[in-house]
Amino acid sequence: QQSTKAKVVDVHTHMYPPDYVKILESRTTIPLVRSFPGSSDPRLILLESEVPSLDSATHQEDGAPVPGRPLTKHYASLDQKMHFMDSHGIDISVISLANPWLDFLTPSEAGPIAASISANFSHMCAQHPGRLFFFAALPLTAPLDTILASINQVTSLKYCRGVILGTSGLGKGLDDPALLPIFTAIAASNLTVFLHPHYGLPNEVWGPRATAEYGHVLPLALGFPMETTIAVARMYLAGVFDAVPNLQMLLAHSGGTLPFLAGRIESCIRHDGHLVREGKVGPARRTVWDVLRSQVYLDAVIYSEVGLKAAIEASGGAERLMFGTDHPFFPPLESDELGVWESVTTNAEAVGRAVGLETEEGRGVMGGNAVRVLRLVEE
Ligand code: 5CU
Repeated sequence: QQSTKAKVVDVHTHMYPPDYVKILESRTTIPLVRSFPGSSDPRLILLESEVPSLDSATHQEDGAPVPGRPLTKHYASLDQKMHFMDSHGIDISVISLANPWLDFLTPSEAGPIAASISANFSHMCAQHPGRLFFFAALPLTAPLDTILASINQVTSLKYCRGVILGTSGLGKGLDDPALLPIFTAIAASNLTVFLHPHYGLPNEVWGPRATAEYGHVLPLALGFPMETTIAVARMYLAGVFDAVPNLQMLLAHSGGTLPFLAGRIESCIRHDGHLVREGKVGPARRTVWDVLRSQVYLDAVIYSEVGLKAAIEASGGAERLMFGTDHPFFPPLESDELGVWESVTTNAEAVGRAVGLETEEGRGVMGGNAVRVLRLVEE
């Protein structure tokens, strides 16, 4: 008998399958995995902002901190994912490859590796039917035909419900006209785009003290959300949402700063002489708000009721918000990683404070919206 209990769904939860870890281990430039003396787990080094500390550690400079973060078993082990779900009351996870996906592969290797990573994810989902679905990674460095064939292929996979995309697109960002056939194919296949940041902002923005003194705080807390905000603003200004009106996007980290800045973006558009002269600000224009309320979903990975309320307001209601954890990132540093993660409870508590966990809205954010939008039932 099917349980009628409201489902809790995690739409923002990553993995690096073992095959992907092997690729990272073979690399000498970021992204890479490397072991360092004195560090029990191998280190995962992903971000441009980690390159200075990688260089210092490589040259064995005195007092150089170990770069990156520990690559614990949480990243690659399916058993750990299931344990994490069970220990946090998560019924269903929509897993995705973590950043930077396949962005660094050569054009010829990208297609076959994308297919094998999707096969890994399909296999993991099939081991826990009804509990796991996935967003596939596309071979964006491959020729267009290969990318379109990959979209076609993942559409046929039983547990695939969308694609995870970074902000670089084919190398020129998401306002690149060359991406339109790709967005069109994704939308026609009824796949949701999960947009996730990776590249942040240039290192100089963080200043000379950042590497030694501020850890990963600035690139992760500010660089990631600004990157998402800029990517979606560029898509909006380029008319992508009008060109592909059935494109549906789920934005990581509650849309970066879009909920807070949408009004300012709108005002800048209405006051821009260039856009007005070009006839781009006429009465038929769909505003940023219109797009947010019809083509955009936001995850609820924002860690405070203040941000969450802004996301709900900007989306026109809680039915466009979906709970997520960002597992395996942000593990507890001072308690057992096999126990409850504060980064998860903070997000659930924010939902409780913003709309209540036992309300229709709260149940929707915690899982009902994801089940509805992403069709999270076995077909
Ligand atoms: O801690 C990090 O670097 C990250 C990351 O790389 N990706 C992500 O989704 N969250 C945190």
